[in-house]
Amino acid sequence: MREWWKDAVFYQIYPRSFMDSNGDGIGDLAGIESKLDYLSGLGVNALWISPFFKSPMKDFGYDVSDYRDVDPMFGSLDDCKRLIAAAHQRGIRLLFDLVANHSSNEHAWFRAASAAKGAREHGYYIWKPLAGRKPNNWKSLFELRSAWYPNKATGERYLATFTRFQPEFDWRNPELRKEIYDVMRFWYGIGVDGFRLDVATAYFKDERFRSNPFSWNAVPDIFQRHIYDRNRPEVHEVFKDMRRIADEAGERVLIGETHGQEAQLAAECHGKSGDELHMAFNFDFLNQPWSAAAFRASAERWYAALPPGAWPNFTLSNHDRPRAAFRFRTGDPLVTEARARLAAAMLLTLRGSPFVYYGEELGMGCQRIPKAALRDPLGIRTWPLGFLGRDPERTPMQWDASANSGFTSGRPWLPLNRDYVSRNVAAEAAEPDSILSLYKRLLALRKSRASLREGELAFLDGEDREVLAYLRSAGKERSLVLLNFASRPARFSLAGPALAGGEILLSTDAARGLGELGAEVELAPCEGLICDLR
Ligand SMILES: [Ca+2]
Repeated sequence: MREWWKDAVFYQIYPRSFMDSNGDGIGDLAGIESKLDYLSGLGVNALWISPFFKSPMKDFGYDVSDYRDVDPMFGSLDDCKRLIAAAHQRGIRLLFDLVANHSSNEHAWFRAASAAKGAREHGYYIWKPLAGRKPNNWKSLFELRSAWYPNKATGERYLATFTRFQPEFDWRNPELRKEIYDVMRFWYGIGVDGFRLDVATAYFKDERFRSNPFSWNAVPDIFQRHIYDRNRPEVHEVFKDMRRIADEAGERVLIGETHGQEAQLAAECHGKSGDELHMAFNFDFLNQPWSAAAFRASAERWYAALPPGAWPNFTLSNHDRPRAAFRFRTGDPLVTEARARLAAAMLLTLRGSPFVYYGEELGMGCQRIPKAALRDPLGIRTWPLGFLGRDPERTPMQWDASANSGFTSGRPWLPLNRDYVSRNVAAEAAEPDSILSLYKRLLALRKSRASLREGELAFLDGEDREVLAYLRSAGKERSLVLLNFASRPARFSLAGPALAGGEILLSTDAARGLGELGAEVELAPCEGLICDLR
């Protein structure tokens, strides 16, 4: 039987920003539940919800102080159970976000650990003596300073490579491992369908705590090659344990945020015999310029890197990087919109599970947020530099044209994008040519065609290098995808007997009529076509 997650289209929800049910300006679990019909109508069948666990919110939930409870800001454990049941009723699976590289410094484990060397939990974290020099050059990514912080009570330093409020676990400690595995079993017991593993390849640090070598990559690697504080080989044992626990629970999926930008490192997280993570997150599209050749090369790299049997995945945006519609913007808003539509057609027709970031289906972009309204510690620290902070991609979902887009009846935690009055769910749902309507058509087409869901993929070479072309085939069904990345018309010839005409099923360009596909296709600027081939 084919695993459910291979056919799933995932939708990432940043819970602070999706829907607020109680007017405090912050999205919550009941808010998500109230929008499940929207998500079901959109056609997604799995949600990844960023962390909503108990947290002092120093890194907006990526600093957990209780792994088994919901932060009151987002609701209660009962709300969570209700959300799972309501989602499952609609055939929507749920992934939660497991932040297991570090806890909050307010977690009971760290409180005990930092109070006394003799505490059992002391061994859950990483310590070095306070006296003398810092052990190495490792940095806190969001603070841009040394990752070693003093703890006077024990005369030691602890390690925290994100913010100082996120002390890192010592995954070499078997009791810590057991604690986290028990957390996973706890949520499986409640019905969660899997986990997205936050910074999973950072769990292990070099045994000898060697300094990272220099690298020219300033963002996001802060001039270091992270070979000693990330990507250590010991992590594979933990991935095997986690896979075993997921398999025991049955029909669960693990997808790792496998940090490295290198396809090979990420691919290794599937395990040599497919016994580790089900998927390693593929972030490579986030780094591509607007170019057919760049996206093709990126997809080919990923396909080639994956071990046999491993299933690919693609994403255009997430909560840590400026949105795709913003990255691919041009001076002409019509071209920007056409690009967002074309990118959607690519994301939803490549071979692999797509991850759609909330609001992407509306063509949401990013705007500059005034200093006083910034919330992300990284954004505050790097102000006024461009879009290094992560608030612009975390603004509230745009539901309708009413005050605050219908996201909240109170004051939203981040200002809304100014375009929400025209770019919102209500307006776009009523408009057959909107990008939201396009997403729905793409998702429905993907659902109805085995070739798009599970088929093989072969890239095709046309005469125009700005046209990305590929054939998806499953049995007798063949889908041809033609994507013109240029802002001018382009041609593609269906040369050879294998491509003897067919039918146009979908165009990203509203002006195109569907119907018969000729032997020579003329594509409009930034047009994407999906065709059934005879
Ligand atoms: Ca709320």
